[in-house]
Amino acid sequence: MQAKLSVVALSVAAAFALSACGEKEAPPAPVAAPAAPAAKPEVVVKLGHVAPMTGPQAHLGKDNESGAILAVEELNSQGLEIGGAKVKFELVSEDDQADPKQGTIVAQKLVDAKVNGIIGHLNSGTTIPASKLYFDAGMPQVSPSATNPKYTQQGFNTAFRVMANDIQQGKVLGEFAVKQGAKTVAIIDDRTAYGQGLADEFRKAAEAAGLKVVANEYTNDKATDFKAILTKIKSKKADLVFFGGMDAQGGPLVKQMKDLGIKAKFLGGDGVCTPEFMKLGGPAADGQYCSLPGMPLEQLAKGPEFKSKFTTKFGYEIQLYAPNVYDAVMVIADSMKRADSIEPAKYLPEIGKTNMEGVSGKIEFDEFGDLKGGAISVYQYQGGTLTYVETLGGAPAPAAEAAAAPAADAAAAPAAAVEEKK
Ligand code: ABU
Repeated sequence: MQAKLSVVALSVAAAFALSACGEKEAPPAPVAAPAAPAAKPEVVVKLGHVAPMTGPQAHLGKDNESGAILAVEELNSQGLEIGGAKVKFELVSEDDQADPKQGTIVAQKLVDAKVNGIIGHLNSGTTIPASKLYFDAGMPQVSPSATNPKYTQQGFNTAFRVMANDIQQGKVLGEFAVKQGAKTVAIIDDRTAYGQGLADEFRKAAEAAGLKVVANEYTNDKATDFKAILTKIKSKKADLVFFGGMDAQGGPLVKQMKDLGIKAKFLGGDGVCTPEFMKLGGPAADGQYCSLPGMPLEQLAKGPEFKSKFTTKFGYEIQLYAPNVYDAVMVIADSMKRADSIEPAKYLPEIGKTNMEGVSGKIEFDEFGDLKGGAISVYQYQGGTLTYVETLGGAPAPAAEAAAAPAADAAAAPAAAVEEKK
């Protein structure tokens, strides 16, 4: 700019000098003002976010959405430029009600809206059928929390998850039950892709470790009265009741176990490892166990800062998957940055190359889109808090076994879902 101004000044001075010498001279051409730098174009990156925002799991959907909001706000404060344009991230939130059919309806809506990527869904039962629509549309999908192995075993190059799967979690829970001294177990599941899938994996691992399964009972993901199945289970005198399902059922279930005088311990997976379970279970929750994929936030480099930011902004504690949702958004943003493009087809190949320190831990994907490593931590409910017990597992998902695993529920398994990787 300095150089440009000097040239202008010299031209004007020269024009005066010539005119002073009496020479007839055309008036100087008007000098154009120095051009202002062209404003950078702005683009909006729309991220579809899907979770149950109504119904028994609405508290978890809201928790997920809050994690995504935090990530988007943080990205927007960074003034990112991608592909030569300033980018603004926007969330497009949809409610799938944890219902597989509704999951595909909102998935199609997001595909039609041409969002740039998908964060979700929360449940395996909605994530799996929706993943076919995203795959057909070439739309990258990162689920923060769908843990049924089938999701990443369909050959869809668009499907990723930032959490260990239920083969890993079921195995750890089965081995943990035996370590706790249980000899007999009654298994209940909610017949969802997650609940049934986790119960099946738990059963395999428990039996392999010498535990005797004395009852297999089923409920659904809307039920709140479990007295009939618990009465049957009581007569079996199991040492342990394992539940594959979510906190809205697990809390009342453990409470009704106590009401019926069932002395067995309770054990469940990530779906019940929540403050809501303790609230609904009351004193009956105390002393029971659950597991969560990953390490406790307190033990992770970025965990405590995230926890504090979250509670400061929203005024309530993290419920369950908010850190994983935050990481899922960052995985997509990071891939866009590396591709220097917000176009799904251009940044999708970068997702598989992710090597990121997330708030929920290290994020790298295997060839299926599953998280590498996949540690599982066990917790005990004590006096209204979740107390860390130990971390187990950590091996990559056994791919061959996972690929052969059947879909856990019919609704979650579209017949044409198995396709080759693109
Ligand atoms: N990971 C447990 C809850 C979500 C699911 O359905 O997989």
